[in-house]
Amino acid sequence: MKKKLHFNSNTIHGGQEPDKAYGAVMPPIYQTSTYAQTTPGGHQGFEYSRTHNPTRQALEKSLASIEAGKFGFAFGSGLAAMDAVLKLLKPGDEIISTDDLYGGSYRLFTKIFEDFGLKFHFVGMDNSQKIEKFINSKTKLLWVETPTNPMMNIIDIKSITTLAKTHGIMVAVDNTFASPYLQQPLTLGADIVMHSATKYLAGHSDVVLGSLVVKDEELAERIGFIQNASGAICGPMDSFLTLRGIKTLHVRMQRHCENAAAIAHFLKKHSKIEKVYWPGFEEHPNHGVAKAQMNDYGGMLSFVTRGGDYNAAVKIIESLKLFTLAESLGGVESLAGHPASMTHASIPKELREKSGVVDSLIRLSVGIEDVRDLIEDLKQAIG
Ligand code: P1T
Repeated sequence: MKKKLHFNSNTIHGGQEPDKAYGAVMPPIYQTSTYAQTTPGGHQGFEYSRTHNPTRQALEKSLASIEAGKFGFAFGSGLAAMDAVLKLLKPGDEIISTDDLYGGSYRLFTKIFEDFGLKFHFVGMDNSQKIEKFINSKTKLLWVETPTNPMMNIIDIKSITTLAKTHGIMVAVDNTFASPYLQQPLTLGADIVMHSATKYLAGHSDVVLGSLVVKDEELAERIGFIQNASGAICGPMDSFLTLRGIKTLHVRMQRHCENAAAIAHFLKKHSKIEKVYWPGFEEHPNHGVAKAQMNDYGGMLSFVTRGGDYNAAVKIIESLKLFTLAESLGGVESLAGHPASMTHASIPKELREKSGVVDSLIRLSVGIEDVRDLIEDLKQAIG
């Protein structure tokens, strides 16, 4: 039994041990659907790869460890992981979700699960009273995304879990933007932490994968049952890539944060920039919460140009040479996106604009390149 390690060691060693067959330090990619049995039920803990796979299991143990949980579950995508959480609920149950969130999450809630009788309320979660107004006996889940995608609002996880506990409501936190390097929601009282591991965890824009981590054994049993029964699992190759990515999470995140901070300050001083959304600024409305809750401010930021519109935003994005115009985030390379027409296009315009996702908004996923090159690129694109 290894002694309790610090986070920066857990990313490498958490839940890991050399492979039992030949001592391979990295788990082999067990590219198999099934496992030989000596007699019906006579196997070595693995029967069929939807249920268990040794490579996926190594990843799931790592996920549980870095999120300070006990049980990890890996899925084919972040949305598949969310789908499994929603399947814990029953028709008639109500969910209160943050009103600024990934467009695909909103689409899953409203276009799939509303048809199965779940009711969603989208609420600004900057203070508990706003949430409390929507709580009733049918409320079963609070869905928290923090920092929010793409407006970089910060939600106080501890105050939400404290409120939820008094009402016996489960709290799930989408920790994709922060990663456990910056915050571990389970230590703040959340019941479930979810990731689009596609992003910072895998970190190299080469895999789509999702995860859930919990502490509670009974909840873990229910999620494990859904994972196997619904079957939205990830394959062994993607599990391997994500596990490999996690091993450098802490060094990548440190550079993501440093680079994003430098870019946020550069943009803030630029005469053509109207507003920069980045929680590290003291004037950010939730800066105090960010400072207390997170170890740093992350690698994401959004901004709008002065008097800018759709065309102005597109002109900048198209002029960027080092930043790639693309969906997704959290990889080593810098990406620029236009939320209104890309990642958040599935949210109705009126609702989207209410939370700040206007046509002139540009989102940056700041990579780990030399920040001088990134700033040069922004300089020439903004003009
Ligand atoms: O793409 P997938 O792995 O299924 O994860 C969905 C998801 C869930 N939660 C958050 C906060 C996300 O950002 C995402 C995916 N987001 C993008 C693809 C994006 O560019 O914002």
